[in-house]
Amino acid sequence: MDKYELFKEHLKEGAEEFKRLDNNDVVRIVSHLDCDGICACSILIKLLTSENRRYSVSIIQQLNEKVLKELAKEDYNTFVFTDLGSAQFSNIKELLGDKKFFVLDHHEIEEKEIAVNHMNPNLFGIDGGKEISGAGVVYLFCSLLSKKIESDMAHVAVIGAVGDVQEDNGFLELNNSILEVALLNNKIKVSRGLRVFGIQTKPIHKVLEYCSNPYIPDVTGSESGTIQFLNEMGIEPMNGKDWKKIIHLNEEEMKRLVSGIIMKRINEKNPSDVLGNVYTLVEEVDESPLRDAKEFSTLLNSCGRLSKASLGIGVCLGDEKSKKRAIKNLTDYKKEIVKALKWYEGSKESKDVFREKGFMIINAKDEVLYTIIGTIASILSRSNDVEEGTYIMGLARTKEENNTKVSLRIGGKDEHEGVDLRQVVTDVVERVGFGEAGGHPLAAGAIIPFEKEEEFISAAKVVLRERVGKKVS
Ligand SMILES: [Mn+2]
Repeated sequence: MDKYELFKEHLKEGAEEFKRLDNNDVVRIVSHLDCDGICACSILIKLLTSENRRYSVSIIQQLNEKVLKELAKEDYNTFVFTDLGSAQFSNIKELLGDKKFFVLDHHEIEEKEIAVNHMNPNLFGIDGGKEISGAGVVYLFCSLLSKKIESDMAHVAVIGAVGDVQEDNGFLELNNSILEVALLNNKIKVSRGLRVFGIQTKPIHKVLEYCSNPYIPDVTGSESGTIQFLNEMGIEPMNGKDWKKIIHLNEEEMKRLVSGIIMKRINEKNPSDVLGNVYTLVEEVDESPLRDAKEFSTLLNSCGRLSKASLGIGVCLGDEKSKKRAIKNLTDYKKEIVKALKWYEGSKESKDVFREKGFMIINAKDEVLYTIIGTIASILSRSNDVEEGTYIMGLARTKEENNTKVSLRIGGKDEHEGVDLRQVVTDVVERVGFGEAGGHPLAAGAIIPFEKEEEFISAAKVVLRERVGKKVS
């Protein structure tokens, strides 16, 4: 058997074990606070409700010993962790050992030993970072328990994978097999088109102006450049009184736009990288933020970030009321981001923003929501304000835990070959001896006690200076 067959066999055994649970038990679900985590628990919830079973769900940013100790005190017999848990498997065993629990995750594993209640592709040598999301693992698992889940929820697993940035001109093996089910059931349609954000909801000129990946010379970041470019392409930006969106372009205009963008990018590494797969949610209406998979995943993220994960779950379950409210929440989310960027603009010259050659550190304290500090650092990394390759570190305080969330990004449009931001954060954490580092090569972070912000920042300066110095020489 190959690794995929082995993984599927293992899922089957896990599903058999799940069937043996007492149907009257309330299932305690703990999931991750991002698009994928919301999709993951929604699929499980769909299964449980279809079987008239009861559940209680919590959505959290990080699972650690402290959270597990709290959970252990609760009066539940059955726990399911989705899109998290693998990194804490030994702690879970220790703290919830006398109860039933399942971990359905795709993050890096801490224990190599295969347990029947631990579903993770990495245990079988399958790359959980690229080949399948947390929602995908839950989907494959629940599909074994219900044919209806298999046909009705595949698109939710695809959105989870899109949210975790696993789509790259198509999907790999496991994600791809899930996509095929979604296609077969007419939930999703795939077409070739512009690989940009906002084709359903944003005016064309805004889509192009804010398009950083792919980068469009003279257009990205420039409103006047964008208007001039559309003019040259003979594309009218307005439809009567309304701004035109990409979905409103006719075939001829679309062709002109695509070739125009490719021409602009002729000196870039891969000029035609602007083209990619567009995933359309067939059952959603035109111009809805739920019609395009990328926008759908952003909407779910915004629910999580503004502590409205339950709305996101409602959206995944197809609840129309939740959809309306989540779309309104997206507006609030955008307002939060604008507010945060305004704070940054007004604080650039203050001591809260420290700039040096090659890096900047922004300590937003209570001024920016900790759940969006990473988003703010990402936006700044793509702005003209920041030079290529500049490290951007943002800090913001969590409200309830007396912690500070740290996020690290890197500026510019390049591929950043060899950059490992997670390693940079790990270096700082090791230097100070406190905090928990996590993330990916191009988006990393840490949680630290908030009274130790200054100590952390001082250490970060030393580590970043070293990195910047190495790059110059
Ligand atoms: Mn995930």
